[in-house]
Amino acid sequence: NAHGTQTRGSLIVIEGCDRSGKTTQCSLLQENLTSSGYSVKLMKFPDRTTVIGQMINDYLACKQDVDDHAVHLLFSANRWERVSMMLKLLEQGTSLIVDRYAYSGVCYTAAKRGFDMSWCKQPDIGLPRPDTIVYLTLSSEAAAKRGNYGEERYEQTDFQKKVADNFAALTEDSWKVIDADKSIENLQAELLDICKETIKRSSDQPLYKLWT
Ligand code: NYM
Repeated sequence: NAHGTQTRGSLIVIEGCDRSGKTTQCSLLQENLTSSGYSVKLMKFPDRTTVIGQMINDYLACKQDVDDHAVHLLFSANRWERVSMMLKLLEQGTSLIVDRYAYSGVCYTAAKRGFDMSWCKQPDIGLPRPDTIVYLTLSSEAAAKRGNYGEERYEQTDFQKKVADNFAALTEDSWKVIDADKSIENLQAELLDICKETIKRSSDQPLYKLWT
């Protein structure tokens, strides 16, 4: 910045239902921001590379059954085990583009019978609060045109509808809600603008804690 002091990176989270194009868009954001000279790292949750991530992967692949409460806590623990790394990078001035975060955690578990949003939020309270949350929406018709869901747990139309309803209920005014039913290029251009604006705006702002 103008005073030559180190400014922090931004925490930018991209959320949405399965098949909304999050992963494609996040990799493009990393490429485009990096080639424009920004220091950016891509992260995704669940992070399947850790021991907890492996347990989550086996659950999602239906290789392992886990109690719904327990798996909710595993998803949360998988975020907490990355917090020290995230804070370090942000402090060093690297911005993080994060593919799914605690909002997915809440919306997917709360789509199960017997779970409410308030219980689901508890284990993620206190995580670093994103500077920007982008929520990619996709109507079920538009999602259907993208072809079949994958083989993993949760990838069924009825369940995804409940998840989308939960996202709609969780959305706060500050979220950027964007219709993902457009070309990869046009969506990317919109997201790039949001990221650049966020990095500019938040570099001298404090980093808050989630849901506090
Ligand atoms: N998911 C993801 C959850 O149920 N809870 C969470 O906290 C997170 C981060 O995992 N169907 C679900 C959503 C997806 C699945 O994510 C795997 P991805 O982005 O397809 O790897």
